[in-house]
Amino acid sequence: KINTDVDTDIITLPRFILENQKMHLNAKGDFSQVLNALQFAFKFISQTIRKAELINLIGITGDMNSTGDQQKKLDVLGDEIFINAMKSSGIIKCVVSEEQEDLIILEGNDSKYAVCCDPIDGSSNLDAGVSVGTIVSIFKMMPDSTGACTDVLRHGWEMCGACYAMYGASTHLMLTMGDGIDGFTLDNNLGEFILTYPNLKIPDHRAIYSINEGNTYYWTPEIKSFIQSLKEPQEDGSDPYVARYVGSMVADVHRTFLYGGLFSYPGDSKHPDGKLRLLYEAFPMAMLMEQAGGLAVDDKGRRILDLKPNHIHDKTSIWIGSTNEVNKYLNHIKK
Ligand code: AHM
Ligand code: MG
Repeated sequence: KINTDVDTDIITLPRFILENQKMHLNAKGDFSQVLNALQFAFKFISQTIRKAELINLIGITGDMNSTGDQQKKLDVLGDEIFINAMKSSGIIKCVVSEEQEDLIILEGNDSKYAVCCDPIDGSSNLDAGVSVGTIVSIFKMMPDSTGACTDVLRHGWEMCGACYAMYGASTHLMLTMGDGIDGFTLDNNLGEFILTYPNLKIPDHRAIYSINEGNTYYWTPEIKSFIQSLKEPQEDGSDPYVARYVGSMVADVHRTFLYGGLFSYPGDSKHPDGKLRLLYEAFPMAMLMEQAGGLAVDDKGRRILDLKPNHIHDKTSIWIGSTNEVNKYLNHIKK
């Protein structure tokens, strides 16, 4: 024996998908095709971001392409990569992207799935090398639909799956198909996502809060007094909360999944519905959070997954994280 430390029986994402498909007797492998297209997009975007950072720093290709155009911005590239990957799935008919004003209908594809995404969330952080991510919600198309906004303007609980990829020190993928959540880490040498957090559960409490406090002036008195209460010794005698805010939802929520805590982007007097998008930021994160044992509500305490957008780019306020922490907010607004 040469090296006994190598695990030769790892669970890759394709293996995970196949095993999952076998467990569902009637599965025809359609959803596997969707996941396959998604994981390709995540790998491609991950590589592109890492390459782009190097290009920015040492300019290996210069900043003009052969036609003299300025190099494309990463959010535009991410958007193109994502849409093309969905096109190649053959069964995703509709795509909503944060970068595209209208719903995209993919000609030639079967009318089976609709996917909504923020291709590069947190892109204002890119130039500083801070983690960004891709967030995705997945719906089955409405019966007999050939592709329309009504395929995605639905309640959050109607999603059949959700996931996000986070491009940090490593690339992580968190996935739910409505039966818990599983986390994967990209092995760059193998080019495969490896199952690293099977059936992940969020800790039910943790004294961490994550919010842009620069907006305090514009918050309602309830939100001001709630956040202030977290910064004081707690009723049970425990210490004040710790603050953590990256400014990339994916990174802030990813930390929340692993350590527990509370993330929020509330509404304020300038933006009554907050900043985050319902369809492709709040919905997928809320589904993942509930599947991990946590909660997600809006400023009024309504369950995020019970909301229904009127327009594909609608925004919502959000409070998401460990049950005890979200409940603390809910109890505060009841008072
Ligand atoms: P983006 O989709 O344009 O990148 O904006 C969304 C991002 C989230 O990732 C993050 O939670 C939020 O904006 C941060 O906003 P702010 O800078 O106002 O705190
Ligand atoms: Mg975003």
